[in-house]
Amino acid sequence: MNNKLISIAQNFQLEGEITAVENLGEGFINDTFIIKTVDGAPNYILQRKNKRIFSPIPAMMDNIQKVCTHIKMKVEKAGGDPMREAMTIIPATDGKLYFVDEDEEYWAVCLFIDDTIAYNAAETPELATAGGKGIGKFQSLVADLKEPLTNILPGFHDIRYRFNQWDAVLSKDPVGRKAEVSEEIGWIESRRDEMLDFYLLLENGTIPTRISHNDTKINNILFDKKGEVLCVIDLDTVLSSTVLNDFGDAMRFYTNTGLEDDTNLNNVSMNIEIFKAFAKGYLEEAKTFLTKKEIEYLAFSAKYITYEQVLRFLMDYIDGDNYYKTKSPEHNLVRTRAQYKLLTSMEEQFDAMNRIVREYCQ
Ligand code: GN1
Ligand code: MG
Repeated sequence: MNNKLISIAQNFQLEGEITAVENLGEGFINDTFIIKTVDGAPNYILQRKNKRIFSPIPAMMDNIQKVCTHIKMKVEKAGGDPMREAMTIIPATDGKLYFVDEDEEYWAVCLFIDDTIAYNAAETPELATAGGKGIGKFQSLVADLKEPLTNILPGFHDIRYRFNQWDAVLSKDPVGRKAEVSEEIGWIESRRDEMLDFYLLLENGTIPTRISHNDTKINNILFDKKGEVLCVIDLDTVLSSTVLNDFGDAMRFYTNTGLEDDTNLNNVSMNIEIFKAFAKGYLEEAKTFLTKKEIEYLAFSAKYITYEQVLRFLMDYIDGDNYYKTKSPEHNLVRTRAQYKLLTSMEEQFDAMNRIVREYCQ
């Protein structure tokens, strides 16, 4: 594999000779590697992009390039360092933003930013506040990007689309798993109307569409050594949607006292202190551009995205594990139960979440 990876990497405009290509990270969708080069030359991130999910990949890379170019321009204007505060896409030797190998797999490379820290959990409220600021700042940096982005992920964070997929998978029950998860199916069905009521506000424009990141886990942010946000990465899912998706997905991830796939449900709950800390940082940046309606639904967005994730994991389980990478046959079910526990914890603390948002918006 390694020789194959090296020869793939050689199709990009890299500086310095490659010394190794090694595995990096545990994404559920793409495969990620680090390209190491000789001393004095930069290292790079190599990714096999998942063409079953992002389609078409060339349009996705164009989206990413538009966003990176825009952010670099703004960072430069503000006197920052565009090579560290924005991602840099490295083109292939033919000038394209991707390379297609003989198996028709798509690869892309970006610069590895040195001297940064990526966290797998929001260990402290200070870190959550920094992360919140980072996401709010990212949204404000791209708010004036005029060039349209291609929707390469139709239906992402669109609950009406998810219910259509859900209904189809349930009626097919392709691997006969439906009967054993009737309780879990009930969790989804009992909240269907509440989620659709919210989604209607997006469809009828009551809540506006803006450019948002859509995958705001803490490990998609690079921090500098002082704990400040340097750069938001993993731009595959940058789309025109609601910024509430970013807030909600971050809360789903940051506030969880357990793991996304915790087998011990006693570990899982929503940490309201982390909610408060993230909201503080986020609203410092975002309250100037958010509308009243967006603010009104911020706390709800945490429930919305967590609910959607319960649905997506359970649907993939019933479908026979076709979407997410899994480590065991039960993995998607374990994830479903752990995310549901988080959802119920958010439901219990919903009033307090709303109070916190209101407090920071005064
Ligand atoms: C996927 O691969 P990763 O970890 O960046 C998924 C997100 C989910 C997440 C669950 C395109 O992201 O939506 O929230 O797994 N990305 C896509 O942790 O489906
Ligand atoms: Mg991702």
